[in-house]
Amino acid sequence: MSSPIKKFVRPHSLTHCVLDHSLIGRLKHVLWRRGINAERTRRQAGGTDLDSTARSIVRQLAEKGIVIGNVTDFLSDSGLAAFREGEQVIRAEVASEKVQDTLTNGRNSGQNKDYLIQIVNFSDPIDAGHPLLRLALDERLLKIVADYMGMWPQLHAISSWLNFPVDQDAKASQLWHRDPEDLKTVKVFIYLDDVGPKQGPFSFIGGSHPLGADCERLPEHQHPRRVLDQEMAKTFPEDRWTRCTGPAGTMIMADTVGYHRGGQVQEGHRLLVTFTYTSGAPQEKRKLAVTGQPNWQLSPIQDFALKN
Ligand SMILES: O=C(O)CCC(=O)C(=O)O
Ligand SMILES: [Fe+2]
Repeated sequence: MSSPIKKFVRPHSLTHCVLDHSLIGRLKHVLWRRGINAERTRRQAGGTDLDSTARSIVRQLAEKGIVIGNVTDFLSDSGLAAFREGEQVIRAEVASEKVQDTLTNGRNSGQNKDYLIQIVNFSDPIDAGHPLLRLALDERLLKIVADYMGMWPQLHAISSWLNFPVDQDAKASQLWHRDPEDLKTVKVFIYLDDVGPKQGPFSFIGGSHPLGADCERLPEHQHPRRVLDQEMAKTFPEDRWTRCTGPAGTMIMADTVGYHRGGQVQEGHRLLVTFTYTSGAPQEKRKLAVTGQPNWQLSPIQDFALKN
């Protein structure tokens, strides 16, 4: 959708937060929800039947912009089953000659982010029967995202990566940034193996997300879109950096319009699954393309997550 409203609400840069506490920021929020995403907002208006754990996740997300837990905190039983199935598919792919050869070469020269291998590539169409699609459409997960966003979300991308050590300075998503996909953007990361401080944990500045307490505090930076650690530390000291380490099965949900970075592995590797959820009118072109039809009856919120 390329309407004048959408142009008006668009983000200025990867380091600025559009939904702030100013009058303009609040006006943009209203237009984004009730203007260009009116139907999705109306669907969510009655609220959803969330249990107390899910409600607590939404509260933390609204307050800090990030929640870290275990897959069992976020997913329904069928989501967990899809996760286990998806993990098998990913591990088989990691074991393939193609992936192992790239690892042996030490750098993935085929792409800008040469420090990772896309195990499930977000730009490839995904089959409707793929367990990761079932996982990304888990109803409990969708309801949590919907409650935070104030509207029924759209599933924007599905991906799985393997990050590995590369002998070079941090770059791209390894440096602090805000994501450009939409005015609020919820990303999920599930670690398939243990991630410690040396495996490039996803890191986040709590409160820097849209309408968060610190969304207006902007660190000075030289690079047009990225902020270096030493630049960030002047505005947000290191004790404000949430480093998401955790065992296999750790699940992170964050509004990545808040400052974040990750994936600079020093030792071993980091294997994860990631999903992106946006409004129905994202600022960036949607990456997800699904081939075929799911072989189960989609519920209304799942249907909205898939449709344009
Ligand atoms: O690899 C990471 O931990 C950060 C990735 C990132 O910036 C993103 O997915 O938007
Ligand atoms: Fe990012």
